[in-house]
Amino acid sequence: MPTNLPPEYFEAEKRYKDASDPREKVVALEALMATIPKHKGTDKLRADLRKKLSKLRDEGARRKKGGGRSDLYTVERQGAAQVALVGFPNCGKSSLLASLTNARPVIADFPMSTVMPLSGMMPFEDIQFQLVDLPPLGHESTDGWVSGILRNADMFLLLVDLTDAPEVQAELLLEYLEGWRIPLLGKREGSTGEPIVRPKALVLVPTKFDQPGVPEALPDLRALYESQWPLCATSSVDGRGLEELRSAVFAASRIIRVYSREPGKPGRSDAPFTLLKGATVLDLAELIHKDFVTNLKFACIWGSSKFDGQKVQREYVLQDGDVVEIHTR
Ligand SMILES: Nc1nc2c(ncn2[C@@H]2O[C@H](COP(=O)(O)OP(=O)(O)O)[C@@H](O)[C@H]2O)c(=O)[nH]1
Ligand SMILES: [Mg+2]
Repeated sequence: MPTNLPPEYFEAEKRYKDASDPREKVVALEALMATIPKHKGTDKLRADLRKKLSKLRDEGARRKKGGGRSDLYTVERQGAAQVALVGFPNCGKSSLLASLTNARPVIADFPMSTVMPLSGMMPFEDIQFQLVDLPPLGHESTDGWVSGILRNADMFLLLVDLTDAPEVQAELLLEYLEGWRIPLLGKREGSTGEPIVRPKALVLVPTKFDQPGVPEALPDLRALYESQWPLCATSSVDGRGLEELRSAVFAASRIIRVYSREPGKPGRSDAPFTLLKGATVLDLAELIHKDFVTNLKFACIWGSSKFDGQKVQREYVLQDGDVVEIHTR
């Protein structure tokens, strides 16, 4: 072991040893390698770690071929919606992931500190959103799979660093998304033709709100974008805006929570089913059990109905917080 390794090495080594799933291991190992100074004394260590990294990557690729769940460059959807963090280097994506979830990404002020997608679950009341931290846009080596993940995600947080011409960052990020033909909900200009993928909801997130002088940049951003997208300024350092952001994500997601209730039994399910606004009793029935679709007779609703337990038909449009009792034949 070379003697002159910096303290960051030992911190990163601990993370690497603690990492459990293959993706986290790769992330942690890349971060570990970045802490090692390049000189003769570290040649062997660097070579050993490179070998380990390529072995880990091969393992990831093999799993993918076998149809396994663990392809290193895709992220399996979990929770109510998958929310991708989109931004340029050092804008604070990994810090935000760490502030809102239990995930422990690498946070560093070198530009490509995030090299793999890493996700964490953000609780909001009784549901969870999956946040996906990504490398910055605009890198040839990663844009291919990053844009693939964006195409698959349900919504985006568009992060712009308030200390560094945020409106220019926002424009450039939007240009990338447009270039990849990823449609956005709420975009002003009319879209051309049918979108191939479902348009993405978006929250604009100006970061580093704690920094001196930055609140001055906000009114301009608001003037430019707030008519199209919700905007929520945050700081991962002092926590400002984080609770508002959780609510903003929920509001922008257009998700409603619906609880089930068994006929003849008191109370309702603890965990809600999540559906998109506009969903009907039939959509809920389909989600609960495929047999319900053919067997569905009617439902009784507590919440949005005119009175508790009102009988409704399958076309009834559900609202957030409804409790639904499904009756089958
Ligand atoms: N003052 C301040 N610094 C931040 C904030 N968020 C991130 N940073 C710093 O900005 C740098 C880049 O952060 P990181 O989360 O790794 O950015 P990423 O490249 O977008 O993932 C790090 O030095 C962070 O400590 C914030 O809210 N306030
Ligand atoms: Mg990062």
